[in-house]
Amino acid sequence: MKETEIPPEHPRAESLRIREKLVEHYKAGIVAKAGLFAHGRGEAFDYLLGEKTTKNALKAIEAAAAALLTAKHPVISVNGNAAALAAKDIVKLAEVTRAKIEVNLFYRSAEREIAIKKLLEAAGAKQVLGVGKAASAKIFEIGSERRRVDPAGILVSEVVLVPLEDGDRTEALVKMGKKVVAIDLNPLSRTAQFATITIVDNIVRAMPALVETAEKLKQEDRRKLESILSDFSNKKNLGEAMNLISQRLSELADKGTFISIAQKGKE
Ligand code: PTJ
Repeated sequence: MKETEIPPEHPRAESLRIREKLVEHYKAGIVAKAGLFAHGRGEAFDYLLGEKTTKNALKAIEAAAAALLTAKHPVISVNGNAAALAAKDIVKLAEVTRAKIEVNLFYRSAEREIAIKKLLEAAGAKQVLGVGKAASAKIFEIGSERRRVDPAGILVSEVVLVPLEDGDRTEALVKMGKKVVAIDLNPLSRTAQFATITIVDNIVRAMPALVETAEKLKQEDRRKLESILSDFSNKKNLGEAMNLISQRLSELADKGTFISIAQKGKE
């Protein structure tokens, strides 16, 4: 079934459309096979969060926008899932925050790098770093293929946005003194735990909200942005995200069934 063939009245239509988008981008060589599993893990947490951007996520989004806007060399790191689900917003965010866009893959292959670069260019990106020989620098603290980075991008950046990610790199980047902004539906993941700012939200909702917030905060002076950053505690915010899940579950547990079948004539 194609994304466009999903019946709009299906109660899970939006979620099915996102899945189909990932499957199509998998077939096009953009998403890694493991990217499909990764999305399934994210979906499970999205269910627990109520599939909406919470106030808690908005707080992290504000801090993330402030971090990107105050950085000299902000970079948005792009993998297969992020490109498939948010290419246009990645380009918009790069424009608003003057960030560089760099392809950085766990399951690295020349074909996937090029396919992702083309997708980003079709979405309006003027420059895409980290592809082929351009990823000539190495971060030795990272064990995976993600260690290969662009000397004009992640290597010299002080703030890196890593939308949905596996954990080893975030830890290494933070150890190098960089600020890492993560978008991860799982507040327990290594990335979520190690990041400087963790947005516990679905990338499909978080990225447009981040673009909008960055556009607004861009009008503010630097002192205001710095105070947003110094007032933000990732530990506290992650704790709140976990509490939200726990509170929601206990409210639903009191009800037991919370979805009912609308019977004809009784809707
Ligand atoms: O494209 P590559 O080769 O770089 O590989 C990308 C994947 C995602 C396959 C790779 O980074 C990976 O294996 O990641 P993990 O370890 O599965 O972690 C992905 C994290 O993203 C998990 O914590 C998921 O809960 C989370 N996640 C999945 N889908 C979404 C998400 N978070 C936000 N929005 C989503 N749509």
